[in-house]
Amino acid sequence: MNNVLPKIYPITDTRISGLSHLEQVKRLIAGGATLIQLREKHLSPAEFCEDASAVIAYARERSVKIIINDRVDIAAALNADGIHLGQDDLPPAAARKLLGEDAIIGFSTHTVEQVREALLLPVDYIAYGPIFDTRTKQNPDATVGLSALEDVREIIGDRPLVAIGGIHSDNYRSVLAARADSAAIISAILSDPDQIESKMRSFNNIYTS
Ligand code: TZP
Ligand code: MG
Repeated sequence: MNNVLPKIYPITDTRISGLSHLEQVKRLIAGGATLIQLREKHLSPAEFCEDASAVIAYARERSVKIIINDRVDIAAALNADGIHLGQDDLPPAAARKLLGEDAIIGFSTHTVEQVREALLLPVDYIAYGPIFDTRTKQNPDATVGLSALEDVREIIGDRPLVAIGGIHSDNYRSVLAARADSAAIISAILSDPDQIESKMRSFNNIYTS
C-alpha cells in the first residue's frame, strides 16, 4: 500500500468550476498540485471515462497522480493511480482485488466508529469529515469539527489521514495543527475558475511558509 499524500489534495467539480475535468486539472497542476481526485456525480459513465482518460494521459506526462472517485471500473480500465471510496461504494477489499497492491485506495469516514472499522481495511488513507460546514456535498454527514479530527488522529496513529469539508485559507492551518496529513479541498480552490492556479499555489505556499 502507498503513503503518498501531499498537504493539499484538490478534488475536481465541474459544476462549481464551470470547467471540464481536464481544464481544472491543467490549472491545478500549473498551481503545483501533485495528487488530484476526479469527482463526477452527473456525467454518464461513458462521458466520465472519456474525460478521465484524457486527464490521466495529461497528468502522467507530468508525474501527477490521479485518483478516481467512486468508479472502480473506470479506475481499472484506465489504470488510474487510485480510487476514492465512500461508505456505500464498492468495499475497499473488493477494490483492492480489482486494482491490485499498487493502487492508492482512499476511504471516506464520518464518525469515529467508521474510522475504527476503516483501520481493518486495505486502504492507503482514511478521509474524515466534514470537518467544517460544506455546501459542496449533497446531503453531507454531520459536521465533525477540529477536536474530533484530533481524536481521530489519536485513534489511527501513523495511518495517513485526509481532512475534508469546508477547508479554506483561513482554517487550513488549524486542520494541519490537528495533525491531518492532508487537506482535501473543492470549493475554496475551484469556485473562481480564473483563480484556480493562483489559489492552488497559495495553499501550497501557506504550507511551506
Ligand atoms: N466529503 C465530505 S465533505 C465533501 C466531501 C466530498 C465536500 C468538500 O468540499 P468543500 O467545497 O471543500 O467543502
Ligand atoms: Mg463515493
